[in-house]
Amino acid sequence: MPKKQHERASGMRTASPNSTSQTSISSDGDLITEAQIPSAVEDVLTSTPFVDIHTHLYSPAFGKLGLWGIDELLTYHYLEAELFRSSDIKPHQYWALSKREQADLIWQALFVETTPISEATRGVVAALNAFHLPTDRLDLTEARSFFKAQSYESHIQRVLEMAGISLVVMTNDPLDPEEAPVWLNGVTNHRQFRAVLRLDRILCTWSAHWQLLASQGYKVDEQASGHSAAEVRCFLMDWHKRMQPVYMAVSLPDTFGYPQDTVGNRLLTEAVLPACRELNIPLSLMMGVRKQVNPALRLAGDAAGRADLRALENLCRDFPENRFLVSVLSRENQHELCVYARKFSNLMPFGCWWFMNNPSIVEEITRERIEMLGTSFIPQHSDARVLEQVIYKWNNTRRTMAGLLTGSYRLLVEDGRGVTRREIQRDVTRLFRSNAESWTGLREPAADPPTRT
Ligand code: RAT
Ligand code: ZN
Repeated sequence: MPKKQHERASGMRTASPNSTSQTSISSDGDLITEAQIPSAVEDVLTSTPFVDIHTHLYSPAFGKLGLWGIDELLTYHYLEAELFRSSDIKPHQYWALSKREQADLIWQALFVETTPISEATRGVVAALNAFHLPTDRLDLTEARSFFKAQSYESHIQRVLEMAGISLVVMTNDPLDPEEAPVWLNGVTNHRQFRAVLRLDRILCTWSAHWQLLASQGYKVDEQASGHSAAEVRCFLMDWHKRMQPVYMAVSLPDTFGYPQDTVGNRLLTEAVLPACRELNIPLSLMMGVRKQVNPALRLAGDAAGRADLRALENLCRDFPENRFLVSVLSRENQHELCVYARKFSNLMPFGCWWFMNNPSIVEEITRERIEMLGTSFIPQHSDARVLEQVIYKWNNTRRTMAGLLTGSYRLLVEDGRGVTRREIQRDVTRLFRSNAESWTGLREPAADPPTRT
């Protein structure tokens, strides 16, 4: 920092009646200069292992459900949506191809014939580059042979290390026909993966799924009448025993309303929220999805809509004993979410979800959150579906965060208070680890945060 400003910051401390070295928050000797702020922030961001609070990754115990490698990276649904804008292929023709053919097609259309400057395409480039693989080849031969040579378990360790994350939170649906049998056979715990009990099939499409519960012996009916809610609660408790989830989660349409007399709301208030209270875990609400506006695109066919956050206001107020982890899909909802977080301490905003996860929007949302909430929010999750995506997604987060935090500390210094490296470490740890740990079933915040070597 210009010397004058540093002196001004220190000078203001000296002028304050409480600012002797015994009573200051930090001794002046620990203060870093304004010029040192960017590198201190960058060092702390690099050396702090983050918790990835929402992904679609799986631990090795789930076998083929865990996606990784170049063909999966290229057939990510974010890229499939882009393919149909840059190629004449029709969705039904694309779905008829093998995974390898689909990946070749996407590589050709989005990386060879087009410069990969979109966020999702640049991500693939960054992932290849992280493994020192060529990023400008006409075909995928080298990339394919590299991934083929990896053993999955050691590859996971390496990738998580490269991404700077120590813990991955999965998304686990007990009614998913592929996933449920794995749980029922017993899943070996993995040190770096935790489960989340996902409720979309129960809360959003009950009429298509209630029979699955009935077939497992739970006394439920299509209208969720009588003892149905109590039975769903038993179902959740049984699955909690099996999965040990760190929270429960649902993605809600932009039309979600509460209070409203719907089957979903009855199950939410009479089964899910009581179970979360009893288990002392939060419920994650991901609000604003518009499912299947173009079904021909399958997973890539969902869109975003502005949600009515009064529903969230009502839930936070009516259920003060529940904790809500919330992400919203529309840019227009982001400011309201911050305002509600200031009103309700049982609300934790998290992540820049899906269509929000682009540097320009991440920067805007995160700056707004820092300005309105300080460090009392969880800035990001990766939402990774393919293992190696965590490398570029977390790299992007660190890059954007470095500028934002540097800017915040500079303003603080200009306004008259110096900052120490220890404080920067405390803030980064809170944002990217301990808010998640203390809010979910992960664990109590650690006194001394671990560091990356
Ligand atoms: O970002 C995504 O991959 C979406 O398809 C969704 O999975 C979303 O993140 C969700 O969890 O519903
Ligand atoms: Zn997701």
